[in-house]
Amino acid sequence: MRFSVRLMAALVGVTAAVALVFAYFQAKAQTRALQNELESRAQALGATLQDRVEALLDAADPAALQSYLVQVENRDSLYGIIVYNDLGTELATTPSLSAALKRLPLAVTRAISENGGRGEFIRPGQAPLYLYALPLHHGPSVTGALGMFYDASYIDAGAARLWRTAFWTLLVEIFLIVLITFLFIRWSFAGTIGRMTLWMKQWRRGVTYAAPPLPDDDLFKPLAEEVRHITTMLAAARAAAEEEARLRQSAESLWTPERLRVHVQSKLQERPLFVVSNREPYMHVRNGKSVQAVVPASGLVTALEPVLLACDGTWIAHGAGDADRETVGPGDHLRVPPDNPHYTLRRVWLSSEENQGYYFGFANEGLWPLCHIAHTRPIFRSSDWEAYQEVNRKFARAAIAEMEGTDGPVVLVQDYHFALLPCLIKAERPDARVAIFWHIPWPNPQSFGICPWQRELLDGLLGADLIGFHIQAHCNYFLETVDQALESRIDWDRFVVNRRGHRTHVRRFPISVDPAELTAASGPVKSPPVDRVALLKEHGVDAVFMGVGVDRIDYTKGIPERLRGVERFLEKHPDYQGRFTFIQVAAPSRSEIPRYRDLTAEVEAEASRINTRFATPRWKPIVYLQRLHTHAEIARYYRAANLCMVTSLHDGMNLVAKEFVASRDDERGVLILSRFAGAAAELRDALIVNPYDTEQLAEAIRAALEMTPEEEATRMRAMHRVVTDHNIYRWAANLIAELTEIRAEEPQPVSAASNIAAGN
Ligand code: ADQ
Repeated sequence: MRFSVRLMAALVGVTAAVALVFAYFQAKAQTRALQNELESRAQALGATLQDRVEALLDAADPAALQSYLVQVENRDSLYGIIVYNDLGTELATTPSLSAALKRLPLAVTRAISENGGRGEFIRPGQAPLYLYALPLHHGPSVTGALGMFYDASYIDAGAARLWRTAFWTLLVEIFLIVLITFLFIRWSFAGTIGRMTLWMKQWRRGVTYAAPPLPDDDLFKPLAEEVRHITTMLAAARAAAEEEARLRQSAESLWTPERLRVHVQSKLQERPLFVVSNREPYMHVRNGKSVQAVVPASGLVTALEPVLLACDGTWIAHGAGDADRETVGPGDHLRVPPDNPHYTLRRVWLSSEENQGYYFGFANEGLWPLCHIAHTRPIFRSSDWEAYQEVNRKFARAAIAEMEGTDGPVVLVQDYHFALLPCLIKAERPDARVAIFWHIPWPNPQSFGICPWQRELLDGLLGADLIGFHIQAHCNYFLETVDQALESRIDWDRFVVNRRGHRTHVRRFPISVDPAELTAASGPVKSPPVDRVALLKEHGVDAVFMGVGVDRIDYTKGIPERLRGVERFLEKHPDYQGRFTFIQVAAPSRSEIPRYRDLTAEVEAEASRINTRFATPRWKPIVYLQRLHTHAEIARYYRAANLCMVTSLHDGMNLVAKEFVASRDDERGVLILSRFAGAAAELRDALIVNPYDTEQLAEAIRAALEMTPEEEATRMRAMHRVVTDHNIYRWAANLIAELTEIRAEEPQPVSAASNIAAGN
């Protein structure tokens, strides 16, 4: 039977049963009430008749008795009256009853024998009658009975009326139930299920990948969520399969998450993988009363998540979200991704003092300016160094605890927050393969040498089997620094440091982006163009040319230098005033540190000074957007721009340069790129500039705006190819391959670690 018919039958059955039971009890109650009322009426009348009838009997006047009965019968709308003697023989009867009764009613017999009023319903003919009998006396003895008969048919008629009403009401109810159920099923279920079925059919035929529009109400929400997940997973699987097929066909060597997954599995075999980073891949934050899992905007998560997904690894990171503590299980563990758990996140808790000293202090006020030659003095406080060591030890303890019971673990440590970690881990687990990737530049030995704890930092790093930098120059500087600061043997041919019997390989792994994330379409289909003039209008500007810059507000990014370059360009080429606008997208960063607060104020002041100098009512030279943007929002600016400016004073790589290139699958747009950014080593078709040279910046802007479309396309095509081929997945694949292929040496504890581990 169809679902809707079953549902209607159930609803109708229940409603009918309830209505019938209700009508039954209502009819019963009504009959009982009418009977009681009739009985009371009869008793009252009997009391008034009793004396008079007794008197007429005593007077032995049958004619008078007969006429009295007829008179009473008419007056009190009785059906009839009979007077009986004590043997039940009728002494006087009103005419309406004379032929009706065939035998003596029980109530009369009982009234005589029990000497009291008795009532009874009888049915001598068609109509039901109510008889009330009273004993008649002569002196103390009972001489007979008076029977008063009432027509009781109106009681049955009332009950019948009630049943008829109940029946018609029930019919109306059934009609309404059937109608409402039918309409409800049609509107609420059939439409949704129909759409889903159609979508599945289309999906099966490969017509559409978009999830069907399902209502977001309570009933369908869980189903809608699951369908969305399945869609995403199926779409990803299908895209991966299509991509693989495409690659096989074109014999290209593009790296995809799927290819990385297979690669990682084959490289690691059964060895467990651990990633350690300061930033966690999933952060739980409070949003009103609910808790949300947030993925921090970070290329690191994009690159490393497929690696962890491939081998069910463990990611150890600082739990920094305000709802992080309440979302972990025993051992501070959490399975992630939240909607499709495949690996373990282990959160490490830091006190605010630890975080202040280790993160804001030593890492960001010490190491960050030390490694970036950007003319901001590093600040080295012993208290920060203490905190840095303590936090590194804390993470080492956490990592070692996680590795317990495992064989030959592989560890990927991320960035300058954990310089001491490789050595600390190796001291406890000589069988572990440890790599650290240094995301920021490594400066020349003289610059690094000003750090009071340079030897400890180098020893910490040299605990690793592999150290990765973005570009060869950073590898070279690192080896030179080791050479000058420590006793060691350096193999310059193979880029290996031998220190205290342990070998550390130093390699270049240029990090990159996931191009698919930055283009609206993946595969061979081009992203749709973005309307530049309309985008500028959204910001209240009438212009035809547009430049873009996207940065964390950091003094290494050269933002004031860039704005001064724009100012000089407009000064030198006034015909672009009113026609060219530069959009600076800026994310607030490390605002606990005074230098960053000063820089934020400086950038705002420069933007507003330049705007005040040139702006007209409908145009201004700089649109300054200071907030965190989503990838999709940023990609829109990238795709609309004539040029993108990356003017870092010093930068490990700079992902913005690669993001801009990756987003321009239309082969348009010019990249103006600082020669001091690591990306300049790969993106040679950018207009390479010295960000300190304002004249050169201004000229680069002019050259970009006046470049022929052919040259623009040739340059962008070449750079796009570099970024597509050397994407983030290739970066992760190379790192894992290099680490797992390093020839294993006899495991022996790294001796410098004992000093660090002991906190000396
Ligand atoms: P950063 O200096 O933080 O990292 P960078 O390479 O400049 O990184 O990339 C910044 C990222 O932040 C980009 O993905 C960009 O899209 C994003 N971003 C910038 N402004 C934003 C905004 N307003 N809203 C949202 N997102 C914004 C360090 C090194 C780099 C190195 C990376 C990776 O300093 O040299 O390239 O690590 O290794």
